[in-house]
Amino acid sequence: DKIQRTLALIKPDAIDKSPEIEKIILEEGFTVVDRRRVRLTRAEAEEFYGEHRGKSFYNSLVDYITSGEVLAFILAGDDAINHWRRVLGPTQVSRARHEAPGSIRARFGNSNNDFHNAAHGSDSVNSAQREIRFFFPDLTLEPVLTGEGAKEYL
Ligand code: YYY
Ligand code: MG
Repeated sequence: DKIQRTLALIKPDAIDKSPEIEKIILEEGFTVVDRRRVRLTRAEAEEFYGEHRGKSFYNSLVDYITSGEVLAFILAGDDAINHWRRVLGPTQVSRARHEAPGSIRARFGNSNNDFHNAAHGSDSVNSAQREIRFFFPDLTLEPVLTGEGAKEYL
């Protein structure tokens, strides 16, 4: 009853697993509104991860996300933001393997780097809106029905 859109990203080192990850996306009942394969420049990656600017891991995060092409999806569905975060599992690959063994980060994350975790998901309505616009600036989206019963652009 609370339809949302979220941005999902398959990160560079998991691109070769994208058919399996897309299968999970569809099995979980998400609608793929749009998709795009893109290699981010360093400046674009710094903007996308702007909320982490100044943190100790910021540069390594930008290195990782610019190390190859990413596959970006707009996913839509009931409670899509939290639903996709649950499917991803915890941020750290080792934690994902302990706490959510079937999750995408557990299955496709890098065993040798806890933060090379295969995929991304927006963490709030505001970040979903920002991240969708970042990857799909030209897309005009129809309003979706929110929990309050009002149609809103998310
Ligand atoms: O939203 P999520 O991806 O689960 O975690 P964030 O806290 O937003 O961090 C974004 C990204 O940064 C995370 O997927 C891995 C990386 N990272 C890191 O390299 N080192 C940390 N200590 C925390 C996060
Ligand atoms: Mg995050």
